[in-house]
Formats: sequence, C-alpha cells, structure tokens
Amino acid sequence: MTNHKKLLAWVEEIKELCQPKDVHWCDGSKAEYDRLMDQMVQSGAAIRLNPDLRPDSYLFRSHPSDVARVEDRTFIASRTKEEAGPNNNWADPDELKATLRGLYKGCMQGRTMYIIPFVMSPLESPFALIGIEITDSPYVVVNMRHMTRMGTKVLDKLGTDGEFVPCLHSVGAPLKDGEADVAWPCAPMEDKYIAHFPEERAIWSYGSGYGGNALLGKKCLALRIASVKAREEGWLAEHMLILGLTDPDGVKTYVTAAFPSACGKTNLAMLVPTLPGYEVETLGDDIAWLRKGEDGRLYAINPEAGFFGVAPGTSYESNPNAMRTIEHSTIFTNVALTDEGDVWWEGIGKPAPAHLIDWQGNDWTPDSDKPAAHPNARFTVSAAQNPVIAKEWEDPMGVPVSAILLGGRRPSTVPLVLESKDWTQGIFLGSIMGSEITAATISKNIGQVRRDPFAMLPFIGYNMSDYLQHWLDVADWTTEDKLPRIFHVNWFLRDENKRFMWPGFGDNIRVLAWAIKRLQGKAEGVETPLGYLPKKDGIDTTGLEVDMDKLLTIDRELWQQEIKAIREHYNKIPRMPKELVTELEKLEAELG
Ligand code: GTP
Ligand code: SPV
Ligand code: MN
Repeated sequence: MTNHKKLLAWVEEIKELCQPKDVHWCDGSKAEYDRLMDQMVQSGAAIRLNPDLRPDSYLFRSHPSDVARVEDRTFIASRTKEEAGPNNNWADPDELKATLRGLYKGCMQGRTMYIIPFVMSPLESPFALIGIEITDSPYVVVNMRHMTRMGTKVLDKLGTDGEFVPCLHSVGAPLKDGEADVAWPCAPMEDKYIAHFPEERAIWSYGSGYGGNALLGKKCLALRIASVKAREEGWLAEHMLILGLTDPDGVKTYVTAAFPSACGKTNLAMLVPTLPGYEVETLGDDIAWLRKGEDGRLYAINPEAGFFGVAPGTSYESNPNAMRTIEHSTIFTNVALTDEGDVWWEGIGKPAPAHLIDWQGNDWTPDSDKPAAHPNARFTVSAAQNPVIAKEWEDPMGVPVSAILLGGRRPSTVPLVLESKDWTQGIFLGSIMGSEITAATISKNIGQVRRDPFAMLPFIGYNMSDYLQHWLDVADWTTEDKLPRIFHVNWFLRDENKRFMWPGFGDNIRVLAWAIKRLQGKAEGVETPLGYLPKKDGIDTTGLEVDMDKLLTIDRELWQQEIKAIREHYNKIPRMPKELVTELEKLEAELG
C-alpha cells in the first residue's frame, strides 16, 4: 500500500471523523472496477445495459435534486474575501471547516470509505498533480477510473513523502444500523458544500454525488486549485478543449477553445470535417493546462484521462466520434433506458421508441411532456476509446498552441467569427464573453445570457481581476510571434424563427479552416472595432445555404446595448486591469 506518513495520518483522521464501516484502498484495476459495478448492480444503484447492444456499460440515475454542478454551494475559502473576488462565494476558512466538520462527523456510517490515489496529467509528466480522493461513493470510484489515471501506480509515484492534494468527499447520507440504502444517496441542497481551501490546497466536498461536485480531480483540482497554483507559478489552468487540425497541405496545427459548459467543446474536439482534406484529432475536451515551452511557445496538456460528456444532442450525425467512443465500456448517468436495455436521449438521432424508462425511473412515452433524459445527462468514458484521439495526446510536455478560440451561446449580436487584432484585444474579448446559462449548472436562470470570462466564471479559484491580469501578463512571457492568435466564435446565432443560422458541428471546420489560413497569412481580414472579420467569401460555404451577411454582421444598435451590458459587467469587478478598461473605452468611442 503506502508508507507515506502524512497520507496515512490524514486517512486515519478522516476515518475517525467520518466513521465508515470499512476502508478500501483503490488499486485502480479493472477487476476492482468490475467488483464495484457488480455490487452496485446488486444494490440497485446501477443497471447493467444489454451486453449485446452496449457491452461493459452501466446506467445510473441520480436523485432529481442532484443533477449538475451547484455554483451557489461552491466556495473559495481563501484567507480574505478580496482574494476570492466578486466571482466567487467566499467563506472564512476556519468557519467553513468548523461547519463542514460538523457535517462530516459520522457521515460515512454504514458505508465503505474508498481511498482513490489519482493523478491529473500523465503520470510521468513533470506537471502532474497528485490528488487523493477519499469518498464514500462507489459511483465516484468507477467514474474516477475513467476520468483520471488512478490506483497503486500513483501511490508508488508519491513515495514516502510526495506532495498530494487531499480531496475529501462524502455524499452526506450516513446509514443507521440496518437502514437500507437508496439508489442515489445525497444531502439536501442547503447542506451541500463544494469547498476549496486554495492556500493549503485542499478540497472538501459534501452532499452531492454528481459530476464536478464529486469527481474532485476535474473542476475542483484541475481548474479551481490548479488556477491558483498556475498564477503563482506562471502558467494557466483553463476550461478548454485541445485539438490537432491537419490541413490539406498536411500541416498540423494545435488549437484550444474555451466555451462555457454545454457549449460545444466535446463536439469541436472530435469534429468530423465536412471540408475535404482536413482532419481533426482530439487531445482533450474540457481542461487544458498551458505552459511556456523552451522555444517560447505555449504548450497545452490535457490533465484528464476521460470524457464526462453531455449526452443529449449527441448522435452519429452531430458527433459520430463520440458515439463510437461510447459504444462500450461506458457509464451513463440520467439518460433514458430502452426496453431492449440500451440508452436513449433527446437528439440521439433515432425517433423515441414507443416506451422508455426515463431518467427518473418512470415509464415514458413520446406523448410525455417531459424529456426522457435529463438535459445534463452524461456519459463517462476513457479518452483512449475515441477513434480520433491524437497519438500525442499523452505527451508529457503537451503540444504547441497556435490559436485560442473563445465562444459561447449568443442568439444575436456576436458574429460567427472574429480575430482579435492583438493579444490585449484578445484578452478583452475573453473578458467580455457572454453565454446563455445551460443545464450544466443548477440555476433558475437557464437560457439567460451571463458574462463568463474565458468560460471560467465558475472555475477561477481566485479574484477575477487578478485572473484577467494574469492572462494579460502572458504577453511578457514570450515574443509576440510566439503567442497563439485569439479568435472569437459563435455557433449559436438564431434567426427570427429561433432557428440556428449556422449548421454547426462538422461544418465548424469551415471556420477553423479560415482561422488556420489567417495564421498562415493566406486569408485577408476586414478590420472592425472588435477585430478582423472574414471577407465576404473568406469562409468556404460550398454546399451550404447560409446567410453569411447576417452571420458576419456587427450590428451597431445591438452593440450599443452590448457595450452597456459590458460596462455593467466591468463595474462589478473592482480593480479591473487598466489595459482592459482602455479597450472598452476605445470600443465605446467607436461603436457606443
Ligand atoms: P461541458 O462538458 O459541460 O463543458 O460541455 P461542452 O462544452 O463540452 O459541450 P458539448 O460539446 O457537450 O455540447 C453541448 C451541447 O451543445 C450538446 O447538446 C451539443 O449537441 C450542442 N452543440 C455542440 N456543438 C454545437 C454546434 O456547433 N451547434 C449547435 N447548434 N449545437 C452544438
Ligand atoms: C461542466 O459543467 O463544465 C462540465 C461538467 O464539464 S462537470 O464535470 O459537472 O463540471
Ligand atoms: Mn466543462
């Protein structure tokens, strides 16, 4: 097992606090995974899907109150409120710990405490961050096996005194003697806490079993804690996909893209181009860590090992590579179950069968007025199963990035694509990013546009003004020619009938192709106050019926309203970096 004194002492402390019925150190093996799945099928927590249709795959249904990240219950407990910033819920670390200790006391009674040694980034990467998640959820264990590199090999790497981030998780549902368990134990909303202690680099999560609330390597460690570390050490931890794009000349370019939750990262990362001669390969679909390499360029690495992807809308037409990835050995959560024992969801590309069991376990027919799958239903699967995974995706040093895309869901105002004139304007475009809120977070305001700088609003572990300054400072790390170029995209413009004006998905290659041509000096841009737009025929639309005039407009009236909204957003962030305020003033003078 381990002789790591600090780890053993911590495990002992948590055992005493949480009082589990027993303790299991996870070795990360497939045998262990299978055993846990068998137990969960036995207990009714999991359903084994029909092995002829979906081999080695399982369905879980969460409690209806525990279906997504809980931003209102997520806390950054830095020493001061100022360090957490206006973008975070702050709590005094000592007070929060006292509250949480009260909740953790005896919280694992009747349950097994699992110890999951895991690493974010390939084990051998010099940038790897090791975490130890203690959890009372076997569902978390099996998900972590797909999403991270985990098990004994991580303990070996940790040795007797290696550094690790302690990640404590409980579903917050102790079992009394003889009390039967429920399929998805969790605590009521007001008792849920996703707590981060950035100074001491610790994560304490209580009361939720779902996604980023519970798989603590992902948003909690690889983004919130990592972003704090990154700022101190001079790198970036970002909510970005990483893809490799080979053009018809055989030139391969690496691109990252920051889109908010449920805004198209997984889809773009696996895109099947509709333009001949182009090829896209995946390196990551959700998180990128960016560092300066020896040659002065920015290198991106995906710290994760799997995909926790949105199921609804995923079909052989929209995202064939995701569909192939999840043909076997996949965990599904909150999708619908067919009578044959396979999965179904809205937008899977097949009409709904006459009968299904919906995500809450109830009978469902096409007459039902509720969706059969929850809008934030997800699949968990190992990235290695993706047929277009890049062979270099586990390169311990990462890949050099030539372009960064920013984007969100904007039904109007923001054109299909823009290129920033320079780094500062690019960071400005990142700072004003807006997007409709999606079902990836529990919110009363789904569909409303909110400002989500760099798609990191829920994931920056410190003050947003310092975060934006950190992005501006990247310009001082290297020379301008080595910095990635920054583009802003919007796949989600709608016409007066609320229909999408851009086909999206595989056709997004047409925008990527323009971006690559810009890098190569092969496409002209039309200068606007917001950056360069493509020329009228700059984007290859062969075979499409689209209104490029509308897709590439900067409407003055809409932008006057937009600038007011941006001003309000800026006013809510004290200490906004001066360079960005100057950018806004320029825009106000030119468009306002
Ligand atoms: P997270 O995992 O929450 O971070 O989401 P993500 O950014 O990876 O989003 P994902 O690719 O899973 O897409 C979310 C939803 O948007 C799915 O229902 C997709 O079908 C839909 N979507 C993705 N790309 C496009 C696009 O180009 N156009 C349109 N109209 N919808 C898209
Ligand atoms: C997101 O919400 O951005 C996700 C899903 O990628 S979760 O892991 O729940 O954060
Ligand atoms: Mn995400």
